[in-house]
Amino acid sequence: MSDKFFFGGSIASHQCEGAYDEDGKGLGIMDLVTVGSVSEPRQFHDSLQDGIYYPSHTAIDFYHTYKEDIALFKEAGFTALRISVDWSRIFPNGDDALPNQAGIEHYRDVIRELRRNDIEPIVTLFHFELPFNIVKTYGSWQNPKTVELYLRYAKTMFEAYRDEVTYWATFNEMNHLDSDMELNDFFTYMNTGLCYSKVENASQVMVRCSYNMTLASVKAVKLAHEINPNFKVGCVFGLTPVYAYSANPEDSIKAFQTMDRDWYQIDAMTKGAFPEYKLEAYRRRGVDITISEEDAAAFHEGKIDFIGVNYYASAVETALPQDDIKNNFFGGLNNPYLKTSDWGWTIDPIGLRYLLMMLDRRYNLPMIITENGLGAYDSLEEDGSIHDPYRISYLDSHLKQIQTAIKEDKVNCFGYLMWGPIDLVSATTGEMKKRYGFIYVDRNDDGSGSNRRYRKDSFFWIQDIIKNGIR
Ligand code: BGP
Repeated sequence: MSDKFFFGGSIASHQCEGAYDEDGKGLGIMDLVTVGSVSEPRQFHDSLQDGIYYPSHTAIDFYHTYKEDIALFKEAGFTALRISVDWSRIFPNGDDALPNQAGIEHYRDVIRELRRNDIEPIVTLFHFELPFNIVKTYGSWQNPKTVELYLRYAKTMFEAYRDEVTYWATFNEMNHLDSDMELNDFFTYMNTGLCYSKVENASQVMVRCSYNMTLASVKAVKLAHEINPNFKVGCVFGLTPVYAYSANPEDSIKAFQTMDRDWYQIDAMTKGAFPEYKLEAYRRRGVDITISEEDAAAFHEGKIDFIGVNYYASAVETALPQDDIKNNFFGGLNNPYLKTSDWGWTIDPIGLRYLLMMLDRRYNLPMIITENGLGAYDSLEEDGSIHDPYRISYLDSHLKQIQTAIKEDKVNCFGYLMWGPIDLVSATTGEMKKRYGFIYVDRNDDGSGSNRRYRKDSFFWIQDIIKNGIR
């Protein structure tokens, strides 16, 4: 991998910062979500309830510990860190007349600290951190007003860090909103603050939300390039390669369609127009989206500079009903050739190479792995050590496939950012015990614990890999 290859990690504000009501922060949608588990879904509340623990309120306290944590990333050898700005720290209600200066200064401090440590900041503007007031007052993304508010927030960020940030991501994983067959409360809530099962005409509402989010992204890209032509602006997608269950051609069509649902927004952000095939699918769901001249121009002018790839697992699809247990978190059938994590996520390093090849040939754009990792149980030994060979083996096998994809398949991939290099709150379950990091945080699911940091075995392993390369 070249010298310019970014090696680092990705974190999201609501999963690590805590300090949910400090320095003028407003309530964000993830501040209203409880702890769940692999079998118990997280609960979403309309207002904070007494006696309930909300993990985002304290998380791992990165808001206060960022200097020490960044020093650990530096010690590991990181050259990049993807952070997210929490919209509700900048515009606490989303529609405030003026931005909250304390929020702007906080992220400036974090960005400067990263630069001081020679770590490139990669900034995501929306990683599920929607101000709750936007949901209450405007009905979230179904309302074009939310696009306007997002663009005002994005402009504020591009101007504030015009000379301090180069790499931006407009959104994280908005593509999960439109998986029409599998839509559930969890996926719709994270992006919109709306629960699918509680919204009238939910299918149509979600179509409007995902269209407006796609539009917001292309408009933000154009705006960013106007503010600083040197900005590199991408969008991050959660991508799952889908294999056909059998050689039955119907299975291949089904597998293709399942992937297509996740890829249409990449088409919309790279090809200069919102895809006709998606508009047709919307029509069949009873929603006629009319693309105004202004919107058409926005798709034309707001093409992303790079694709951010979040990769955790592959899936299997069939057109015919099968008896196999459907236990893949990402939908579809179990893959008999692959193992799963303790949370049921299929472990498939070759799937990452396959995905990178498909993306490279279809889009011919620079890509960066913006998330990848293994959520696993760890145990802290009495001497402060944590032995995590499973994590090392997961990361090693994925890195080897990336290396092959770059060297042999010639894909244009400019970095690898592992998810949650420091243990943080799980997005899907709210647990702390689903750990991704090579830095252990002594924090439990109920918020108890010393919050002290410990280096796991994988810390020393990654340090060696970054310094000496993959062997
Ligand atoms: C991605 C999200 C992240 C992160 C990751 C792991 O989809 O972008 O925020 O949480 O998944 O998921 P989890 O934390 O549920 O294990």
